[in-house]
Amino acid sequence: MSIMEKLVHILEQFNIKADALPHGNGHINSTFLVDCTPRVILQRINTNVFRRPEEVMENIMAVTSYLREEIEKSGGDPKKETLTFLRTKEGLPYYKDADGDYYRAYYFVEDTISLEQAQTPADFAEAAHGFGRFQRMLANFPADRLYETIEKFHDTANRFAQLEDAIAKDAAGRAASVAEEIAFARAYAKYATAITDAIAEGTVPLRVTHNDTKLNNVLLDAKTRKGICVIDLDTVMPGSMLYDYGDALRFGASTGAEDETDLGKIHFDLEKFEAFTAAFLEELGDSVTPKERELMPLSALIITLEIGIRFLADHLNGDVYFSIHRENHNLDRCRTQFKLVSEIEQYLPKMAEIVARY
Ligand code: ADP
Ligand code: GN1
Ligand code: MG
Repeated sequence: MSIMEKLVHILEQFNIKADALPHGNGHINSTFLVDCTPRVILQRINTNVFRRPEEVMENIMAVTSYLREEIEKSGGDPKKETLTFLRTKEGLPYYKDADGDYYRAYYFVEDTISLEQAQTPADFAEAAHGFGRFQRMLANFPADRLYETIEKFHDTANRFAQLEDAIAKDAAGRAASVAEEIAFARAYAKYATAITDAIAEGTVPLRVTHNDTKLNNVLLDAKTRKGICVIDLDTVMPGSMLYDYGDALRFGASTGAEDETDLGKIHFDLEKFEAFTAAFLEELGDSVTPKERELMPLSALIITLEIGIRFLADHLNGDVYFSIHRENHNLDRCRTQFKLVSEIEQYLPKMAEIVARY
């Protein structure tokens, strides 16, 4: 069966008769836009990354139905402001096919845009409103109902351990060629535990967080450019607001693409940093603790470093986790992150001054 024939069969399980084409730039799942009315997104869940897809879907259904109620209460439109999943003929929110692959279908949110780079500080501030509001709306969600879909996802020290493991195994025979990147990572290992230590000592609270706040995971209204719908909900789990804040900055405050090969184009944009910070703090309001505030600048460094070492580890492992589209793609991604890390380190005092203004 060709992939297209397979997709037609899968769509039939959701009572849809239409064609589907690849869509978007996510690194994890396989995403297709289905040409039916209203339009639908079909996704194959990456089960190499998400080992227990039923648990992922249970989380997502619980979170989206909770959000739907919150959005209705505030007079919003749940069809635009959160994801709505379709059920199969059997009444399930996913379909497991004969090969053991898991598929899910949900409505495409029309009249929105998903950006790969923040064109203006204003767009980036709207992303902050979207992600910040998402966290605020989930503030009273019963966190103990959520499965941990990926263990120790933002435990940076654990990511360092995984990197050391990848270096030791050297599965793809690439360790010698990336000695410089390995040395860079090791020189920054001292930063790894600042957030997790603060969580352990209780000065940074656990909240229900998104944990993957890349700019293309929030949809902006195409006309008003307001941040309206947070998508890619696979990693919604208990976490720190610093994870969402830091991760959004590492991607959106960069002046270049995550995989830019000309590192001269990669800088950390303080104007975008300020725009994001102001909007995010506006959404979270008084709930932000003094320690969270203190760690905000450093969180941008830590999460950028963390994703950088994850790209490096995947390069060493032979590109088994993130989708790649060219040779050394994960290495290129690692290098942009490390360039940002060294700039952020220089900017930490300035960033602290900016945070203090809001
Ligand atoms: P991945 O986990 O691989 O990153 P995503 O769920 O983020 O997959 O989907 C990939 C891309 O598809 C998103 O970045 C976005 O551009 C687009 N997309 C996904 N869902 C929707 C939707 N409901 N409406 C509009 N665009 C969507
Ligand atoms: C992945 O799924 P996507 O492309 O939005 C990854 C994130 C990384 C990001 C780097 C589940 O996000 O953690 O920060 O790539 N998601 C998962 O671009 O590992
Ligand atoms: Mg995504």
